[in-house]
Amino acid sequence: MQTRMTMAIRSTNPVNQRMKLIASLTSPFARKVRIVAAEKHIDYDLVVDVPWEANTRVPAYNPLGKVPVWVMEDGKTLFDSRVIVEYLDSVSPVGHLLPREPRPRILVKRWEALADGICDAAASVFLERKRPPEQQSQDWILRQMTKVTAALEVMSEDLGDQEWCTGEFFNLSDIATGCALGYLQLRFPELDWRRLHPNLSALHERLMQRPAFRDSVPVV
Ligand SMILES: N[C@@H](CCC(=O)N[C@@H](CS)C(=O)NCC(=O)O)C(=O)O
Repeated sequence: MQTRMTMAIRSTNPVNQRMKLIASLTSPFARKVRIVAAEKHIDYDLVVDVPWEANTRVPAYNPLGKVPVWVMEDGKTLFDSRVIVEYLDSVSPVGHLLPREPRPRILVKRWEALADGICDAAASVFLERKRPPEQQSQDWILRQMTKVTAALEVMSEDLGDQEWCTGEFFNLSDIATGCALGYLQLRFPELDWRRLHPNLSALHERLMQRPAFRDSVPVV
C-alpha cells in the first residue's frame, strides 16, 4: 500500500524521485519517523510493508530486514530510525527537534536510546509470546520486561515535573518517549505504567494533543 503524505512545506532537497518511507503501521520506530516528518512538514510517500509477511520487500531496501527505511530522492536508503530522524531534522529548517549544542543534543539522544530500548525489549517479548507456549522462555520474558520497567522508572524520574522530557521545549526526546509509551499501550495494555508514573501518563496525554501523534496511532 502506498499513501501520499501531503504536508504544508516540502523538503528543501533537490527532487529526483519522491522520498519514501517504508514502514509498518504498528512499528514504534516507524511511528517516530512519521511523527518527525510530520512535525517538520516533510513530504513523502508512505509505503506500508510488514517485514514479517512472506511477500515483504523490506530486505531489498534494508539488508537487516527491518522497518523503518527511508528512501532518498536518489534512491539511496537510510536506516535505522535514529539515522533517519537525524537526517530529517537536518534537511528541513522547520522546528529543530535536535539541539545543536553537544550536551543538550546528546541528552536528547539519551532519551531516544532509552525509549528505543523499551521498544526493543517489549517487541522481543511480544514476539516470544507468539511462539508455541512450550518454546517460550519465561526467563527471557522476565529479563526483557525488567528492562522495560527499569527504563520507565528512569524516564519518570528524569521527567520529574517538567512539561517536556528535556525541559521547556518539545523535541525528539518527547517523540521517542511518546512512541514507546504508545507501543506499550498497544501491545501490553495490562502494564500499569500510567498509575505507577502519572507524570509519564500526563506527558502522553499532552503528546496526544498534537496532530502528528493523533494521526499515527498504531492500528492492528
Ligand atoms: N533499531 C531499529 C529497530 C527497527 C525494528 O526492530 N523494526 C522492527 C519492527 S518494530 C522490524 O522491522 N523487525 C523485523 C525483523 O526483526 O526481522 C530502528 O530504530 O529502526
